[in-house]
Amino acid sequence: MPARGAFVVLEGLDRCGKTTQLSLLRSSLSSSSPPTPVKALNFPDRTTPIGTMINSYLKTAADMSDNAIHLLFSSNRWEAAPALLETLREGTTVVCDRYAFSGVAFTAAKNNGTCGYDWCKGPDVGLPRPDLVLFLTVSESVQEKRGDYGGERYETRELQRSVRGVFDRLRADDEGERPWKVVDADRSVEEVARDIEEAVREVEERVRGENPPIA
Ligand code: T5A
Ligand code: NA
Repeated sequence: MPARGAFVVLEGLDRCGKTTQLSLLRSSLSSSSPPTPVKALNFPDRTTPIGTMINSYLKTAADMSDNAIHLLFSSNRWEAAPALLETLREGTTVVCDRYAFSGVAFTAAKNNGTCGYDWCKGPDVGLPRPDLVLFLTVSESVQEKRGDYGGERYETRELQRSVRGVFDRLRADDEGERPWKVVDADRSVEEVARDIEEAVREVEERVRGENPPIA
Protein backbone atom coordinates (compact mmCIF):
# COMPACT_ATOMS: atom_id res chain seq x y z
CA MET A 1 0.00 0.00 0.00
CA PRO A 2 1.45 3.43 -0.89
CA ALA A 3 2.02 5.99 1.87
CA ARG A 4 -0.92 8.33 2.21
CA GLY A 5 -0.82 11.91 0.95
CA ALA A 6 -0.35 14.92 3.23
CA PHE A 7 -3.33 17.09 4.15
CA VAL A 8 -2.43 20.79 4.21
CA VAL A 9 -4.84 23.61 5.04
CA LEU A 10 -4.46 27.29 4.19
CA GLU A 11 -6.20 29.65 6.58
CA GLY A 12 -6.41 33.38 7.08
CA LEU A 13 -8.57 36.46 6.91
CA ASP A 14 -10.49 37.43 3.79
CA ARG A 15 -8.25 38.42 0.82
CA CYS A 16 -5.05 37.19 2.42
CA GLY A 17 -4.27 35.46 -0.89
CA LYS A 18 -5.19 31.81 -0.24
CA THR A 19 -6.72 31.19 -3.65
CA THR A 20 -3.77 32.74 -5.49
CA GLN A 21 -1.30 30.68 -3.45
CA LEU A 22 -3.23 27.45 -3.78
CA SER A 23 -3.11 27.54 -7.55
CA LEU A 24 0.64 28.32 -7.59
CA LEU A 25 1.27 25.52 -5.12
CA ARG A 26 -0.72 23.05 -7.14
CA SER A 27 1.23 23.83 -10.30
CA SER A 28 4.63 23.76 -8.60
CA LEU A 29 3.94 20.40 -6.94
CA SER A 30 2.56 18.79 -10.07
CA SER A 31 5.36 20.08 -12.29
CA SER A 32 8.20 18.95 -10.01
CA SER A 33 10.24 15.90 -10.92
CA PRO A 34 8.99 13.40 -10.04
CA PRO A 35 5.57 15.13 -9.92
CA THR A 36 3.75 15.09 -6.57
CA PRO A 37 0.16 13.91 -7.00
CA VAL A 38 -1.90 16.79 -5.63
CA LYS A 39 -5.54 17.82 -5.39
CA ALA A 40 -6.85 21.25 -4.42
CA LEU A 41 -10.04 21.74 -2.41
CA ASN A 42 -11.78 24.80 -1.05
CA PHE A 43 -14.42 25.53 1.57
CA PRO A 44 -17.07 26.69 1.33
CA ASP A 45 -17.57 24.53 -1.75
CA ARG A 46 -20.31 26.64 -3.32
CA THR A 47 -21.08 24.05 -6.04
CA THR A 48 -23.17 21.64 -3.92
CA PRO A 49 -26.80 22.21 -2.81
CA ILE A 50 -25.55 23.08 0.70
CA GLY A 51 -22.91 25.34 -0.87
CA THR A 52 -25.62 27.15 -2.82
CA MET A 53 -27.37 28.04 0.43
CA ILE A 54 -24.08 29.22 1.94
CA ASN A 55 -23.41 31.34 -1.13
CA SER A 56 -26.76 33.13 -0.88
CA TYR A 57 -26.10 33.80 2.79
CA LEU A 58 -22.63 35.25 2.08
CA LYS A 59 -23.96 37.39 -0.77
CA THR A 60 -26.60 38.61 1.72
CA ALA A 61 -29.40 37.39 -0.55
CA ALA A 62 -30.61 35.03 2.21
CA ASP A 63 -30.75 35.43 5.97
CA MET A 64 -30.27 32.66 8.51
CA SER A 65 -29.59 32.31 12.23
CA ASP A 66 -25.91 32.22 13.22
CA ASN A 67 -26.30 28.66 14.49
CA ALA A 68 -27.96 27.42 11.29
CA ILE A 69 -25.34 28.87 8.93
CA HIS A 70 -22.59 27.50 11.16
CA LEU A 71 -24.00 23.99 10.82
CA LEU A 72 -24.28 24.38 7.04
CA PHE A 73 -20.59 25.35 6.75
CA SER A 74 -19.76 22.24 8.79
CA SER A 75 -22.09 20.01 6.71
CA ASN A 76 -20.35 21.30 3.60
CA ARG A 77 -17.11 19.80 4.98
CA TRP A 78 -18.77 16.56 6.08
CA GLU A 79 -20.25 16.00 2.63
CA ALA A 80 -16.73 16.24 1.18
CA ALA A 81 -15.05 14.10 3.85
CA PRO A 82 -15.42 10.58 2.34
CA ALA A 83 -13.85 11.64 -0.98
CA LEU A 84 -11.14 13.58 0.86
CA LEU A 85 -10.16 10.49 2.87
CA GLU A 86 -10.14 8.35 -0.25
CA THR A 87 -7.85 10.83 -2.03
CA LEU A 88 -5.38 10.90 0.87
CA ARG A 89 -5.36 7.10 1.12
CA GLU A 90 -4.55 6.84 -2.60
CA GLY A 91 -1.35 8.77 -1.86
CA THR A 92 -2.48 12.13 -3.23
CA THR A 93 -1.59 15.25 -1.28
CA VAL A 94 -4.56 17.53 -0.59
CA VAL A 95 -4.14 21.29 -0.29
CA CYS A 96 -7.25 22.99 1.00
CA ASP A 97 -8.36 26.64 1.00
CA ARG A 98 -10.07 27.12 4.43
CA TYR A 99 -11.32 24.35 6.74
CA ALA A 100 -12.84 23.95 10.22
CA PHE A 101 -10.63 26.70 11.68
CA SER A 102 -12.44 29.25 9.52
CA GLY A 103 -15.69 27.64 10.60
CA VAL A 104 -14.97 28.36 14.25
CA ALA A 105 -13.24 31.71 13.72
CA PHE A 106 -16.01 33.41 11.73
CA THR A 107 -18.98 32.22 13.78
CA ALA A 108 -17.36 32.72 17.19
CA ALA A 109 -16.24 36.19 16.05
CA LYS A 110 -19.88 37.30 16.03
CA ASN A 111 -19.95 37.12 19.84
CA ASN A 112 -23.47 35.76 19.82
CA GLY A 113 -24.17 34.07 23.15
CA THR A 114 -25.65 30.90 21.63
CA CYS A 115 -22.64 30.18 19.43
CA GLY A 116 -19.57 30.63 21.56
CA TYR A 117 -16.11 29.20 20.87
CA ASP A 118 -16.75 25.73 22.36
CA TRP A 119 -20.15 25.29 20.72
CA CYS A 120 -18.61 26.24 17.38
CA LYS A 121 -15.99 23.50 17.58
CA GLY A 122 -18.50 20.67 18.15
CA PRO A 123 -19.88 19.96 14.65
CA ASP A 124 -16.43 19.53 13.06
CA VAL A 125 -15.13 17.01 15.62
CA GLY A 126 -14.21 13.79 13.77
CA LEU A 127 -13.42 15.33 10.37
CA PRO A 128 -10.13 14.28 8.68
CA ARG A 129 -7.32 16.05 10.52
CA PRO A 130 -4.83 18.27 8.68
CA ASP A 131 -1.08 17.56 9.00
CA LEU A 132 -0.17 21.25 8.68
CA VAL A 133 -1.96 24.59 8.88
CA LEU A 134 -0.46 27.45 6.86
CA PHE A 135 -1.77 30.63 8.41
CA LEU A 136 -1.48 33.62 6.08
CA THR A 137 -1.41 36.91 7.95
CA VAL A 138 -2.40 40.14 6.27
CA SER A 139 -2.44 43.61 7.80
CA GLU A 140 -5.69 45.54 7.85
CA SER A 141 -4.51 48.25 5.45
CA VAL A 142 -3.22 45.73 2.88
CA GLN A 143 -6.32 43.57 3.19
CA GLU A 144 -8.70 46.43 2.53
CA LYS A 145 -6.82 47.43 -0.63
CA ARG A 146 -6.98 43.96 -2.17
CA GLY A 147 -9.30 43.27 -5.13
CA ASP A 148 -13.07 43.14 -4.43
CA TYR A 149 -12.78 43.47 -0.64
CA GLY A 150 -16.03 44.47 1.06
CA GLY A 151 -18.48 42.64 -1.20
CA GLU A 152 -19.51 39.78 1.10
CA ARG A 153 -21.20 39.57 4.45
CA TYR A 154 -18.14 39.16 6.70
CA GLU A 155 -15.93 41.73 5.00
CA THR A 156 -16.17 44.54 7.54
CA ARG A 157 -13.34 45.93 9.64
CA GLU A 158 -15.07 45.17 12.93
CA LEU A 159 -15.81 41.51 12.16
CA GLN A 160 -12.37 40.88 10.61
CA ARG A 161 -10.75 42.22 13.81
CA SER A 162 -12.78 39.83 15.87
CA VAL A 163 -11.96 36.92 13.51
CA ARG A 164 -8.26 37.73 13.90
CA GLY A 165 -8.66 37.33 17.68
CA VAL A 166 -10.39 33.94 17.42
CA PHE A 167 -7.75 32.65 14.96
CA ASP A 168 -5.06 33.58 17.52
CA ARG A 169 -6.90 31.59 20.18
CA LEU A 170 -7.38 28.61 17.84
CA ARG A 171 -3.72 28.60 16.92
CA ALA A 172 -2.66 28.66 20.57
CA ASP A 173 -5.05 25.80 21.40
CA ASP A 174 -4.20 23.71 18.32
CA GLU A 175 -0.43 24.00 18.03
CA GLY A 176 0.08 21.03 20.36
CA GLU A 177 -1.94 18.89 17.91
CA ARG A 178 -0.17 19.79 14.68
CA PRO A 179 2.26 22.42 13.35
CA TRP A 180 0.99 25.85 12.28
CA LYS A 181 3.24 27.89 10.04
CA VAL A 182 2.57 31.61 10.09
CA VAL A 183 3.31 33.23 6.71
CA ASP A 184 3.49 37.00 6.28
CA ALA A 185 1.13 37.47 3.33
CA ASP A 186 1.63 41.24 3.02
CA ARG A 187 4.66 40.42 0.86
CA SER A 188 4.77 39.75 -2.88
CA VAL A 189 2.98 36.73 -4.32
CA GLU A 190 6.38 35.15 -5.15
CA GLU A 191 7.85 35.59 -1.66
CA VAL A 192 4.75 34.10 -0.02
CA ALA A 193 4.74 31.22 -2.53
CA ARG A 194 8.36 30.35 -1.75
CA ASP A 195 7.66 29.97 2.01
CA ILE A 196 4.53 27.95 1.38
CA GLU A 197 6.19 25.56 -1.04
CA GLU A 198 9.06 24.94 1.35
CA ALA A 199 6.71 24.15 4.25
CA VAL A 200 4.58 21.85 2.10
CA ARG A 201 7.57 19.90 0.80
CA GLU A 202 8.71 19.38 4.40
CA VAL A 203 5.37 18.05 5.60
CA GLU A 204 5.01 15.89 2.48
CA GLU A 205 8.34 14.25 3.21
CA ARG A 206 7.44 13.72 6.86
CA VAL A 207 4.06 12.16 6.06
CA ARG A 208 5.51 9.93 3.34
CA GLY A 209 8.26 8.78 5.72
CA GLU A 210 6.08 8.16 8.77
CA ASN A 211 2.79 7.29 7.03
CA PRO A 212 0.81 8.35 10.14
CA PRO A 213 -2.87 7.36 10.43
CA ILE A 214 -5.43 9.94 9.31
CA ALA A 215 -7.36 10.43 12.52
N1 T5A B 1 -16.42 31.06 6.18
C1 T5A B 1 -15.75 30.06 5.54
C2 T5A B 1 -17.16 30.80 7.35
O1 T5A B 1 -17.76 31.70 7.92
N2 T5A B 1 -17.21 29.52 7.84
C3 T5A B 1 -16.56 28.49 7.23
O2 T5A B 1 -16.64 27.33 7.70
C4 T5A B 1 -15.81 28.76 6.03
C5 T5A B 1 -15.10 27.64 5.31
C6 T5A B 1 -16.07 33.06 2.15
C7 T5A B 1 -16.42 33.47 3.54
O3 T5A B 1 -16.90 32.37 4.28
C8 T5A B 1 -16.41 32.43 5.61
C9 T5A B 1 -15.08 33.09 5.48
C10 T5A B 1 -15.26 34.06 4.32
O4 T5A B 1 -15.69 35.32 4.82
P1 T5A B 1 -14.03 32.28 0.79
O5 T5A B 1 -14.89 31.78 -0.32
O6 T5A B 1 -12.78 31.54 1.10
O7 T5A B 1 -14.88 32.32 2.13
O8 T5A B 1 -13.78 33.84 0.53
P2 T5A B 1 -12.51 34.77 0.77
O9 T5A B 1 -11.73 34.52 1.96
O10 T5A B 1 -12.99 36.15 0.57
O11 T5A B 1 -11.62 34.26 -0.36
P3 T5A B 1 -11.08 35.06 -1.46
O12 T5A B 1 -10.94 34.01 -2.50
O13 T5A B 1 -11.85 36.25 -1.83
O14 T5A B 1 -9.68 35.57 -0.84
P4 T5A B 1 -8.30 34.83 -0.84
O15 T5A B 1 -8.44 33.51 -1.51
O16 T5A B 1 -7.67 34.84 0.45
O17 T5A B 1 -7.44 35.82 -1.73
P5 T5A B 1 -7.12 35.79 -3.31
O18 T5A B 1 -6.00 34.91 -3.58
O19 T5A B 1 -8.38 35.62 -4.08
O20 T5A B 1 -6.60 37.29 -3.43
C11 T5A B 1 -7.45 38.39 -3.26
C12 T5A B 1 -6.95 39.57 -4.15
O21 T5A B 1 -5.63 39.97 -3.75
C13 T5A B 1 -4.68 39.77 -4.79
C14 T5A B 1 -5.34 38.81 -5.77
O22 T5A B 1 -4.87 39.01 -7.08
C15 T5A B 1 -6.83 39.19 -5.63
O23 T5A B 1 -7.14 40.34 -6.37
N3 T5A B 1 -3.45 39.21 -4.14
C16 T5A B 1 -2.33 39.91 -3.90
N4 T5A B 1 -1.99 41.19 -4.22
C17 T5A B 1 -0.74 41.60 -3.83
N5 T5A B 1 0.17 40.82 -3.15
C18 T5A B 1 -0.14 39.54 -2.84
N6 T5A B 1 0.75 38.78 -2.16
C19 T5A B 1 -1.45 39.04 -3.22
N7 T5A B 1 -2.07 37.85 -3.06
C20 T5A B 1 -3.30 37.97 -3.62
NA1 NA C 1 -14.69 36.90 1.46
